This record gives sequence, structure tokens and C-alpha cells, in this order.
Amino acid sequence: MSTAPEPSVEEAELTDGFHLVIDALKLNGIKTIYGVPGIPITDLGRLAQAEGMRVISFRHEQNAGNAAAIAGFLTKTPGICLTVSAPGFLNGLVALANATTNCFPMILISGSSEREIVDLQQGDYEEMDQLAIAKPLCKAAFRVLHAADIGIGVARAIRAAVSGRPGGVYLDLPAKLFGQVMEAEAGRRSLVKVIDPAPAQIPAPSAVERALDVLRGAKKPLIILGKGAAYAQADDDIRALVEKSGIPYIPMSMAKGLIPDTHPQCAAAARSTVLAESDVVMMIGARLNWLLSHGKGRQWGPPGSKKFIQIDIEPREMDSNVEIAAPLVGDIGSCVGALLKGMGDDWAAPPVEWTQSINAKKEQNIARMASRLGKNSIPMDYHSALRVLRDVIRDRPDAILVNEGANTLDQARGVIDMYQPRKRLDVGTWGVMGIGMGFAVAATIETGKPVLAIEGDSAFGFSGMEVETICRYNLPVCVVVFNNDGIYRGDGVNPTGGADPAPTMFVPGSRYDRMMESFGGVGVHVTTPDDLKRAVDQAIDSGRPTLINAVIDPAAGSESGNIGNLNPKSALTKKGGA
Ligand code: ADP
Ligand code: TZD
Ligand code: MG
Repeated sequence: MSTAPEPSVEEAELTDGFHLVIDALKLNGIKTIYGVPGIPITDLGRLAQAEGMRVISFRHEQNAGNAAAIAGFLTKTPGICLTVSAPGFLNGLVALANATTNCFPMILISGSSEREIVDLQQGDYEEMDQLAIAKPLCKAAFRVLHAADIGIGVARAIRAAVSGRPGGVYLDLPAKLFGQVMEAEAGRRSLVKVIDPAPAQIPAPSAVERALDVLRGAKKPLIILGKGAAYAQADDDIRALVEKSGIPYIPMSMAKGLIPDTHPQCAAAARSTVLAESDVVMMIGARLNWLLSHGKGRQWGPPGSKKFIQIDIEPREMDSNVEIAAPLVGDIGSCVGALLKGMGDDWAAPPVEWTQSINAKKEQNIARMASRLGKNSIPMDYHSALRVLRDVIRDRPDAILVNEGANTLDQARGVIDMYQPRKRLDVGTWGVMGIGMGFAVAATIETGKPVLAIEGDSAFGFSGMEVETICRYNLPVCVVVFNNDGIYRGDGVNPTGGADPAPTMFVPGSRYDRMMESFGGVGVHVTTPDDLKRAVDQAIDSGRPTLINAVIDPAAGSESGNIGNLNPKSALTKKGGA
């Protein structure tokens, strides 16, 4: 043993809260922080950059939060959003709640005011009991008060975000924590590397057998792939299961491309037929929520005509809306692997009457769609504009498509085929507007791929200021604004004849392209499909930040896009506005 005296605190190498947070994130493989600077986390961002992390500063926390959330979806590692206290925290909270709703892993790290002052409500700078407010809106919420607990705090946040059903986690870091000093060696020892943060959850063999029995008994089976299946990154096994079973499948919006939409077993073009007529439906990482009419009602055929098999990591998802005949609880990779094994080598394909009737319906619907897409309307309607964007993705299947709006979303989802997993990112479970630019930024930062963001003019407005961020970081993002002068349509009128425009209207003829130009990016104004195609091709070839203002016929859209049925209408008005 050395007889040298212990070094005094003055002589010892020191670390502090700032560095411990950064070291804890880096130790766990987190390379990027999305956020907005300010008290008390300005130096955290600076130091993180100095320590080699990528720090992407946004103009509004909601967009930084959306970026973190989609980074989590794309990488299975929690995306980090860093905000200031109270207002910055609240701005980020919408994204945290949305991430949780969509099962995306993210961690919202917020600086906060001093506990002593907050708890006595003595009016600190940006005072707010953030932990209490965050709790009901996310999967877990933690606060760290001592520098020596930062390692554990970050580890708990990571494990909570990615294990089981992924979701949003809140980590509260009071201002005082960052300046707390401790010996560097003790600090290093206090850090925790999370081993196996999302452990495999193996399904019970009896549950696998039960699922296979139900599947064997099916005359008209159907598989529904959801965004949980895309998230799981079990791409090869999922494709093998679909192909070995011979069962037709439909992808939910963000599962498009998990298997190419052009696959012969894809029944998306016969969606209503397969939902109504199938007798056994196997859900893989998809929930029977409003997006699937809760698994019941007219869309699903006669009551009692279906048996459901559901693969999900969250046991409580089972029977949420209808009885699940064969719940298969586990992670998708393990469940699909077990099914594949259990199917053996002599699995019988579904009856040909079933697949033939689906193919006939598909051909009919594809022909109908082709005639709509064939029109070269000027002013452009949704279909003539989307036809050329469909071709862009066909020619560049590795580009990531971000999509939001009402008609702009619903029509694009139907028209644009996807060819690769996790290339379609959109409004998700809530149908929330505002994900566009945050998703676009993170998608290219995380993958290095170009992004094509197809945005309704209203949808774009929710995060439009981030075109400056896109220019500042010189990102290969091409934004196409479908500019129909308003929400759903651009021909709304004020029924009183007064000067105020109708509530769904925007300034007609707006030039969103000039926003991009003002920050040094490329702005293009187009009115024809040919010009749109040329502009997008050039944008993606050049990799330069581009915004294309694509003029769409104000009368082309329908109220609420494809979900007008959810829109309550007054029984007392004879004639609506727009
Ligand atoms: P969609 O909107 O595409 O139908 P949802 O978001 O409704 O998809 O459903 C996704 C489901 O996937 C959630 O119920 C979630 O628990 C589940 N899930 C997410 N990741 C996994 C995984 N790795 N293994 C199993 N299930 C998962
Ligand atoms: N606010 C938020 C956060 N999310 C929402 N979904 C809405 C408001 C309501 N909303 C929709 O559901 S779609 C939409 C709004 C405002 C915009 C539709 O207009 P758009 O698309 O210009 O984006 P189209 O092509 O004109 O239909
Ligand atoms: Mg619009």
C-alpha cells in the first residue's frame, strides 16, 4: 500500500454536474442532444459540444422534442431533448406526451429552479413543479439532486424509456446540480452503463402454440403490421413470417415499407375488403385504436366474425378494445422468431379463393387509382402532385419521407409506395400537426439519408421556423408545401360577409419558398407536376436545404381529409363554412 497522503480536494482532479451528465450520456452511447439553450442549461449544451457530442439547437422546444422522439424511433436508443425550465419545459412536453402515446423512447431533460423555492412557491425565476406536471404525461419521471446520483438518474431514465413498451421519460435537473463538484474518480465510478437496456421478452411456448392453432384454423387470415413492428428492427424475420405463411398483410402508416408496398402479399389496395372479410387477424406491433376502428363496427364485418392474435410487448394492450383470442406477449423479434420455428416446414398457404379474391379487388382499386393519378391537372390536385412524388420515392427508396397535414397526409399515404423499413414518418397515433421539421432534422441527422417532407400548408406552419435550423446545419431536407391556401381547403368563406376570413383560411397565394430563401436555402415556386418533379429531383441531388411551394387547387381537398366522419357537425346549421 502507498504511504503517500490522500490528495486534498484542492489537489484532486475534479468534475461537476455538467460533466457528469455529459459523461453519463456518452457512456450509454448517446451522441446527439436536441434542444433550445438558456438558463440553466446553456453551458451544458456548450460543454456537450466541446466533449464531442452533436448538439442541435432548435427555435422552439416542441420541434427539438419531436426530433428526439423520432431519433428514438429510428435508433431504439432514447432521443434526448434538452430544455430550460418552466416555459421551455412546457414547450417540450407536447413532444414528450406524443412520444409516449406513440411508444417512441425519448428523454426530456429540463433544467429546473431550486427545490426549496419551488416547494415554498416563493417565486423563483421560471418557477414550476415540473416533475409533478410531467408525471402523468410520460412513462416515468425522475429528479436528481446530488451530482453523485447523476449516473443512476440517467441510467434509470434510459432503461425506463426503452425497456418494455418504449415511451417518454422526464429527467429533472435543478440548476444547482450542474455546479456541484466532486472528485473526478468518484464521479467516474458513479456512472452507470446500462447493460441490456431493452431485454428480450420471450413469449411463453403455450402462447405461441395457441397463436399457431388459431392461425391454422383460419380460412381468411390477415396480418396487420404496425409501427411497433417497424420499431422492433426484426425486419428479416417479419418478412420471413409473412412469406412463409403466405398470409396477406396490410401495413399501418409508419409500417409501410417494412416489406415493400409492392410485395404481392400486400393487401393495402384492398384494405376495406380484407378488414371486413378476414376471419383471423394477426396484429404485429399495432393497436386496435381509432386508426383501426377499435377492431369492431361495420368496417370489420359482422360481429363475432373475427378472431384476433396480437403480438405486443405490453400485456395490458390485450383485450383493450375486443377479445384477443391469442395474446402473444413478448418482444416482436422473439415472438416472430418463435412463430417461424413453430410453423415448421410444411405450413399450408391460405386457401387460394381468399388470396384470389383479394388480388381481384386490388387490381380493380389500383386501376381506379391509376386513372386518378394519370391526370395532369393544373392547378394541381393532390393526385397529380403526389404522382410525381411517388416516382421520386420509387427512384430513391432510401430517402426518408416525413408527412403531415389532412388531405396532404391521407392522400400521400395512399399514393406513395414505400420500399424500405422506417422510411415513412408521420403524425402517428394522435394525428398531431407540428412534427414535420423536427422529424425531418432528426431523420437526416440520425441516418445520413436525404429527407422529403410533404407538408400541408397548415401543418408546415406549426414548425416552419425550423427551416432556419435546416439551413444553419445545412441539412439535405427538401420540404414540399402543398399550398392550398388553408386547412383542408382554401375556399372557405365568412358567411356574414364580414372582413375576417373564414377560420380555415390563410393568406391566399403565400410564398413559403421565400422563407427558405431568406435563410440561404433554395426556394422554388411550382404550379405544375413537371416543375414539381424537376425541383424535387434537383433538391435531393444537390442535398441543399430546399422548400418547394407547390400550388394546389384550393377546392381539391375535403374536410378533415379521410377522417371527416370523426368531425362533429352542428345539427342546427344548414350550410357549413368551408
Ligand atoms: P400503429 O399506429 O402503427 O398501429 P401503434 O403505435 O398503435 O402502431 O402500436 C405499436 C405497438 O407496438 C404498441 O402497442 C407497442 O406496445 C408495441 N411495441 C413497440 N415496440 C415493440 C417491441 N419491440 N416488441 C413488441 N411490441 C412492441
Ligand atoms: N392542432 C394540432 C396540434 N394537431 C391537429 N391535428 C390539429 C390542430 C387539427 N388539424 C388536423 O387534424 S389537420 C390540420 C389541422 C389544423 C391541418 C390541415 O391542413 P393542411 O392540409 O394545410 O395541413 P390540407 O392538405 O389542406 O388538408
Ligand atoms: Mg392546406
